[in-house]
Amino acid sequence: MSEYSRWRYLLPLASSAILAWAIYSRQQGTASMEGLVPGVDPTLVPRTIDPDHYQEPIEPKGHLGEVDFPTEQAILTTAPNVPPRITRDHPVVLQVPLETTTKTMQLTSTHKYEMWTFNDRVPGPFIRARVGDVLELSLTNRDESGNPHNIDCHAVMGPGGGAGVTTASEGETKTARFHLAYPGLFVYHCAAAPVPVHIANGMYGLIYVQPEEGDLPPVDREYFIMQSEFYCEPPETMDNGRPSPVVEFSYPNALDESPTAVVFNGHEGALTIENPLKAKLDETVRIYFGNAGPNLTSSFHVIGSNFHRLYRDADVLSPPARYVQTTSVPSGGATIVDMKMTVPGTYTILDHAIFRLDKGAVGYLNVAGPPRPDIYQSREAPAPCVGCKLHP
Ligand SMILES: [Cu+2]
Repeated sequence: MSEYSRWRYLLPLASSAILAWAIYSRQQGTASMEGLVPGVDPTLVPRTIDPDHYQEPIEPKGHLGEVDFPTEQAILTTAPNVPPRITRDHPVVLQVPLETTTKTMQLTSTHKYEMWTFNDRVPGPFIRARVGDVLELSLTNRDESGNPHNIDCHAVMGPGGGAGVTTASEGETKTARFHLAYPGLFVYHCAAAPVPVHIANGMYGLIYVQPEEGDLPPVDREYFIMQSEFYCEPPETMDNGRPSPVVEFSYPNALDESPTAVVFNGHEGALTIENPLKAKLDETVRIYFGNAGPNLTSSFHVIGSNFHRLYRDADVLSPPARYVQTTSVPSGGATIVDMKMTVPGTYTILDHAIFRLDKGAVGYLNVAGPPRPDIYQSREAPAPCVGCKLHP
């Protein structure tokens, strides 16, 4: 065998052996890292899940009109508040009454907009249910403009996510029941024609369906944020020659995916001026985050933190991803993130498609507590950023 032929066979064998050794060492290293990494909170170790338990969806228990479950009125909360964890160990018929209205509300610091709402708010209420529950949605249409409305709930299996059987004309109430077989955080929205317009005008919310058992680990605080875009025409000129304080929906801008405002919880300032999120040092904060779109994908990020646990795409059965900086949340999608706050101060919540900051996509999480010079230290006083939305 010539010198060349020998190397021709030996080289691939040698490199395969080195690769195998590298993979083996890495696996050993990762396994032995647990508990040794300084600053890693042991409560953040991924929970264990019985892999067989959730392989199949929870089977329904019979005709939904005849189930003998107890009836319960859902606790509905407005943004950024989340209903308390469900502690019962049995299914119920969970009644969720929703009303559709139109209401002219502040959209930006300078302009108002006629929102189409669920329960007078944008986003609509946060619903918390449990796998196995029968979700009894009743939709009353109090929109005096004559538009029909309905509910397409992404947690509902069946045509239209329920839209087909919940369409209510003005003054009407429609009630329907749905078996909740799958856990996760889901978007609900109106899907009456033209669907994009109903979503663009504010008709959306979130429902969290807890697993039947083995819900996410308890945390100190839970909040919800829903991102969405608004598409407006320039303000019309009023009789007195001044621009109108109310702006109207622009179909061409929506078609071009060129939003006037990109906001958290329905309007500019909802999470800065009005309701900045609050936490104390060393608390773990969970954010249920949904994106109503109607067009843009969010690059959800919190400046100065990372997602210690990321339930990507709101999948609550798989082990969470760890220490992730930014996560994509598509239109019509959701995610759940846990953050452990180890240094006091203001954390900025944003869509890291960063020019959207100037369209309103910003919120604050204020963390109170004594300084942590062991983590974050400088002789410099924090520099004030005059007019900077990142550092108030
Ligand atoms: Cu609608």
